[in-house]
Amino acid sequence: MTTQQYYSLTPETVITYVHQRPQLAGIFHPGESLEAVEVGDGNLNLVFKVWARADHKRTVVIKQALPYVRLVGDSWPLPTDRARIEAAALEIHARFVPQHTPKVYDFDPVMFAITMQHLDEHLIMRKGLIQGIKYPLFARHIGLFLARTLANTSDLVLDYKTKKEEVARFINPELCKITEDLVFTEPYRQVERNLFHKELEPQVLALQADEALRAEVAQMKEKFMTQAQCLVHGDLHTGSIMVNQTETYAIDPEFAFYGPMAFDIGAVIANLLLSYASHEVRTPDPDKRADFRQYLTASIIELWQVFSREFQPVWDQVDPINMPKAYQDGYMLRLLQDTAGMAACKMMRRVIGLAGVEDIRGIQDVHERAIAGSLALNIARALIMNRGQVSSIDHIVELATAARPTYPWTA
Ligand code: SR1
Ligand code: MG
Repeated sequence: MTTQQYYSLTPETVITYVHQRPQLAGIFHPGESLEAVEVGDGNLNLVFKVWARADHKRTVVIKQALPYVRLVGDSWPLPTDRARIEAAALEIHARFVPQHTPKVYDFDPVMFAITMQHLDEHLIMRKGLIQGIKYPLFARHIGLFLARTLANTSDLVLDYKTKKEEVARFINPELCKITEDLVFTEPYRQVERNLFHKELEPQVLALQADEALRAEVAQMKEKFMTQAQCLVHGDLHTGSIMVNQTETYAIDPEFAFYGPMAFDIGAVIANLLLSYASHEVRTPDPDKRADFRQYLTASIIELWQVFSREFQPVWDQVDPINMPKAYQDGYMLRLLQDTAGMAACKMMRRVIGLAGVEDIRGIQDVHERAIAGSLALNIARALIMNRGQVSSIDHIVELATAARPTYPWTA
């Protein structure tokens, strides 16, 4: 029997729901005793863990799209179709990088629910980074994930017709609008929804008054809105990455659409740099801080190196008449420079805008929080204002590591 009408699941109804899905009959026996708990801590959806009481081993995660933004409530409606987008993106990711994609057991287009692999031996990367845990294989894994998913969905690989059909299939206007507003618009003007702490106000006001910076942000926004380069994950922050010492998974691609590669690469780098900024105060011991920061910056360099290396097979098979070496080099340089710009925008929104990150907003002491936020904004400023001169990934890291907090404000 399939469900005929949408309703929001609860820990009680999700158990009945699981038994109603024939697609899950291979995991759970008919009528067997199950347990469930709601574990969603994201901004948008319900997320349940469901497991068999008999052995606690057979377990799944069910993610259901709510018809509104969970963070705000039903005053902010949001299409549940994002679950279809997420299921379709996960299918593509599984084609190119199955080792970094959770298995999908079932997509229910009526309940807008995806039942997938429970990554029970993995941690949300952001939580690990807050604790100062290093993930030595993460950069290699995510560099590969980015190269395979971005290159293989671009015009460099897809034929002209498939590409346009895929652009249409992944039209995701409402989720893109969230990004256009929260990443590229609201942090740069006085908007009630912004949530920065009052200690940072002078720095935020100075940033918002900087027309040259706003012009750079406008360029990034234009690229986000117009560059249908490839299928991007669309929200690849460290809360969308699950890791342990040997494995890395990218989850939650509900913001997926055909957009600029730099948006995804920039998102990962931004979140590593937000962690870098947070450890200004989260790790008071200077040696430990330097050691962890060295891990973060080495990860940024390695992920770009792996990305470029894994991208090379695509360049090896393009038509060298129309895409000669000089074009290929220019493409990768533009991508690197745009990555710096996108990373900057993703950092500024997490300090100024509605949806922050625990790395910084979770710092208890207001002055320490302001120091970390100030550093994050100054790293972002350095990246976006200098992105046109960026010539290597080391250069991006140099710009970031040269930045300092300017709180307490002395201007
Ligand atoms: C209102 S949604 C806020 C943020 O949550 C998601 O994870 C995206 O990053 C979005 O911008
Ligand atoms: Mg998410």
